[in-house]
Amino acid sequence: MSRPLVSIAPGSDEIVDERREQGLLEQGGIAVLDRPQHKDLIVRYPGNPILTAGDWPYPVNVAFNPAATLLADGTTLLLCRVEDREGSSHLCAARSRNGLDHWEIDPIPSLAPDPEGHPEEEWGVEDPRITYIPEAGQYAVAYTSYSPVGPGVSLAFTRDFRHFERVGQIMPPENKDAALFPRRIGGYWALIHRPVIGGNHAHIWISYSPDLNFWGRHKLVLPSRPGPWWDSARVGLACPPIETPEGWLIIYHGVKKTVAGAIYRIGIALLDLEDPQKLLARSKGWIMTAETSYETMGDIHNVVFPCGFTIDPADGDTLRLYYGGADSCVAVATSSVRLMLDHLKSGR
Ligand code: BMA
Repeated sequence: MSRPLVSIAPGSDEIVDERREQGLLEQGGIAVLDRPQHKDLIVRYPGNPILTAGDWPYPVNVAFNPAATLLADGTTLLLCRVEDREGSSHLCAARSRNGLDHWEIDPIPSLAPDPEGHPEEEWGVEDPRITYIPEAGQYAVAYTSYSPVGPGVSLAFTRDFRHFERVGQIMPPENKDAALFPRRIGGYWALIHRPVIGGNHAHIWISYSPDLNFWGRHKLVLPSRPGPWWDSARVGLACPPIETPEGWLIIYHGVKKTVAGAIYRIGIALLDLEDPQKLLARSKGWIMTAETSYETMGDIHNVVFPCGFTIDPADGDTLRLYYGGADSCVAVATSSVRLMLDHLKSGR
């Protein structure tokens, strides 16, 4: 069997063994990397949206912008941003065996704001990104902690998405769209995040830490492109960095401001494996924009906003992108790591 292109989930090898025992691999259950099965870079699941407010076991306004991960037993876990009917957000886990339907949603918020212990969460917690950290045997969840002084970046750890241990706010306002890299780089933990400078400039940065508490060596990684570009107003990390043999694959969102409002689209980039502040490649055009009614119409029109992905452990290539549509629902699309890397090489 060819070696998976990327391996991220805990227990990936066990899942592959299980599928091999079931004969699934021999039945074409793997995509061979030099024979890509994906004609288009982004293929939306026809059953979208996969989760909406109506699915929630308690009254909410909307569920959207989910972080995602594959648990060790192959279950897909989404940690959704859920906006309550007062207007502030919490995080709630939904689990599914196949990552598409039959979701089991936690009956109460999985990570609710804790304004007393953490005043930086007074106005809610939003937009999580999950990174499995093999060294810790735990999942790191980076999320936006929102308070009257603005949105900042907070970090928590969990093993089961039921109990969370907060590190606290690691980047002060105004900052969001953060995720931890899964391993130390040059001995330091690394974090991608998006500070806002002077109220108007919002670029993607990287910072390093010896202990996950104290952060420094801040470097600009990926700036917004001024002028007519689709990512001229703001850029921000969409999903946690994906380690590939060619570099860290970055899926990011870009915002263009128009007289009719902002348009949130998706692009990709590649960072150097051992020196991720080096930008190796960046897509010129967007690879995903709001097209379907659940993306063009909702609480905020024309928004596609991924916060997470899973990669099929059997091929290490087939990528499911979980995203919020129009700040109102959860949707999923399929892509391929190999095709994304090829797209970056094409210069488009
Ligand atoms: C960003 C975040 C996201 C949201 C997006 C579009 O600033 O608040 O949660 O999806 O705006 O409204």
